[in-house]
Amino acid sequence: MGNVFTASGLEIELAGLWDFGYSATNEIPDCDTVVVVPACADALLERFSREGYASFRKKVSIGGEVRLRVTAGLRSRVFWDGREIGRSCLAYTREEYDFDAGEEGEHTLLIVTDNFRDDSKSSVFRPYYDFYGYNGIYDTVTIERLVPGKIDRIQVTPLAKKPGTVRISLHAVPPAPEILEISFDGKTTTVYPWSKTLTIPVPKWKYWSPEHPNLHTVTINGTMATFGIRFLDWSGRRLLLNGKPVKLLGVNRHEAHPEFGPATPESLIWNDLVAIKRKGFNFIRGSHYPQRDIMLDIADRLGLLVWEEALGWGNIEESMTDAVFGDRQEEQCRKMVRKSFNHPSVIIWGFLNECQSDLESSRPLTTRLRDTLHKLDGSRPVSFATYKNQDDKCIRDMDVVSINTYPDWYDDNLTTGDMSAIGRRLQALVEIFPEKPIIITEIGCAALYGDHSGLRWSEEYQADYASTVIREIKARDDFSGASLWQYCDMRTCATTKKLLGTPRCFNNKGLVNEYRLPKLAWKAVEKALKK
Ligand code: ADA
Repeated sequence: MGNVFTASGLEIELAGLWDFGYSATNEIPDCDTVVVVPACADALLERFSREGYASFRKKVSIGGEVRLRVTAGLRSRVFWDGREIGRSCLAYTREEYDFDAGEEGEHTLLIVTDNFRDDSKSSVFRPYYDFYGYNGIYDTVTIERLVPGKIDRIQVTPLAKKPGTVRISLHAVPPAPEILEISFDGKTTTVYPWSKTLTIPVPKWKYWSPEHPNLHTVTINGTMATFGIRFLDWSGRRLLLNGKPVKLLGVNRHEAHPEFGPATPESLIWNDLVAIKRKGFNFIRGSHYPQRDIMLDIADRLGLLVWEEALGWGNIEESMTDAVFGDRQEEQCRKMVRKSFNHPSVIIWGFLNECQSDLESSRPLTTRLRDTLHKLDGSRPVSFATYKNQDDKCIRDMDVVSINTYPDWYDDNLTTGDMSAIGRRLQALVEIFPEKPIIITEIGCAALYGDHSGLRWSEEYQADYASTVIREIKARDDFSGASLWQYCDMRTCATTKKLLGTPRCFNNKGLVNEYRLPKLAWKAVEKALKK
């Protein structure tokens, strides 16, 4: 167990060894071994693709009112001394459970996860998604004491119209404290009377940007939050960062590794992001779910721009018009903003990747989610990724037009091999969407690591493809950026229909393979990015 300071004060990380049990049938498996958490039961090959329940149990010494944070999937139930204190069907969403932990002393926390396939229209993770739905705890579990008067939430909004001034929104565990002792960057403390919101200039402030990722801290009555001062503008054809057009050049990244699933070790995330930054990219689309805090912490520090989105994939009309599905999507968006608000790296909120947006009937949900996000945060643009092109009925309601496109891969029957389809497709897209900032959220092709035939599926073909995309996007002022599909190969579902396009049960469009061994494209894009 380690102690960490977070936006809400001292939290205890419940890391390290937990008791563990697994069963295909018993809803609360007995614990008969141990595991290091975060962990997914089916990252082990013998359980890959098998449905089951997993128990994760830990002794915790604490008492009184507490807040527990759990990110798990596909579904989870949380028990404290045998009493159920919460449950979630929102995989990848960080849940917060506030409850009375009882007398000061030793207690038992049990988290039970499962990955039974739920193909109902209300399900947020349907079995056909093109990434594997893991069974386990995806992120470090934390617990903190909710002492009366403690500041348990600090939200910092840099004011675009008054650079260097921030609006601070606070929440305290009742009753609220009478005074606020506020200091920036550990310097002079100023005392203010209690207020839920304050507008304060930050002394000796500096802009945050990919080139200069300057961060500030604010400490209020002992609770610290980290933030960056930068502002976004999407009112014209280009996306602006700190008043200047920004060109997003990036990759899509799944939180995935064959040995860990989404419960990747933090050092692996760091390795990935450092590699992406060094390569010359400045952008990561966090496909297709809310990101772990550590991922965003690293992006803040390295100066990487991030698109964060709520979990969804190819959701069709029956879900888009389903009330429960809609509520779950809204809940995910709310929790995502609550978790990530202070991260300067997050520059776009997204949701519902490739939903059935060619239908008017999908519009109520996409606009509802847009409005929810705008209300929670007016400082970032909102979008979702579509591949419906001219048939799309919903994308024009968004702040940024975001397109997934696969020229010379899915979209063209016969490949020329000369990559000319890429430029033609980009030109067609700007003609369809002339009004708003436009981003290619996905573009790419697969390469099997080690295939050097030069044909489709080879490393050579992919290298040529990826560098052509980068060159085209760099050369065009009418695009605000592109993220290649994708950073690394990752496990996907094993349905027969899918297998034809995803040999090995992997989505093989990574620039590096699942163990981060570089394909030729990884080298090729560096040249294109740095030219
Ligand atoms: C889609 C989808 C991705 C991935 C990709 C592919 O555009 O958004 O998640 O499945 O296609 O590899 O086919």
